[in-house]
Amino acid sequence: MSIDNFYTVAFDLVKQAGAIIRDKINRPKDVMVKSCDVDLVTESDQQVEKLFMEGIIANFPDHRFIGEETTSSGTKVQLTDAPTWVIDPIDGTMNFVHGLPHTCISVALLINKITEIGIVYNPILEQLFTARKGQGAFMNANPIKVSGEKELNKSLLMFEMGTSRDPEKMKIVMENLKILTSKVHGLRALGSAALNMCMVALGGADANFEFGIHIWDFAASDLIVREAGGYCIDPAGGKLDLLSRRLLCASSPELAQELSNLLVQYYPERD
Ligand code: LIP
Repeated sequence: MSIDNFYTVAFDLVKQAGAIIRDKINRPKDVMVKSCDVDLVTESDQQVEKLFMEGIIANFPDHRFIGEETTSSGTKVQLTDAPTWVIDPIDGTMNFVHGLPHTCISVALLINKITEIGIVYNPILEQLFTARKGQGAFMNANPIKVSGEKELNKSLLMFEMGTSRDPEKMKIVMENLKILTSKVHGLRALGSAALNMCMVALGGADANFEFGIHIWDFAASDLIVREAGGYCIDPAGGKLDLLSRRLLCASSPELAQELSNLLVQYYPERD
């Protein structure tokens, strides 16, 4: 079996998942809470994850999964060298619940812990971001490229508040907002880590950082940003670690470094 086969099957399943999200976004939903009142899950998150996993197993029975809704809270993520699909069935669940059209499915395939495929699909705005290792990044089949911006004071910066209401985390989020607001062109938060990063890949934003996200929020977009010519690092400046729950991506190494130097750091418990 080749990566081409894996990509074709995943692409088809992502499109089917998109139809579920599109059909449900403006209709009543069963909403359940997870770690806290603003960390939500709906029946559609579960339905999409099930559809994707069953579709992959039917074709590739030995593949493994790390899925947001099938990883029990508090359980450590087991990432092995086996082909592993990392799935966020609905990234931007809060937006989905409210009917805000910035929501997507995010899937990545890792083999030997290297990301080979990344797909992020917003079925509401029809934005389909795809990347395969070494083959560039695309939106709706058109090549995309980061802006190449090097200076923070000319940058549009994506960030997120996150769903944790831990006072220590909130304090650091606010401190970073205070530090950065006067230093950038503007700050934006779409409510989805995957889509924030795709905006950097697209060249519509110049950098993005977040503390507290999970591997399923950023594994696919990490590849999409890098294949679009961008840089993904740990926010403190080291190598990106997909299990660290920390991410900084930027359109140039200079911008990544400048942002990293300014950030107050936060180290959540690892995935
Ligand atoms: C969300 C992320 C968002 C982050 C939230 C949450 P979900 O994912 O995309 O960037 O700030 O904490 O993790 O829960 O909508 O899949």
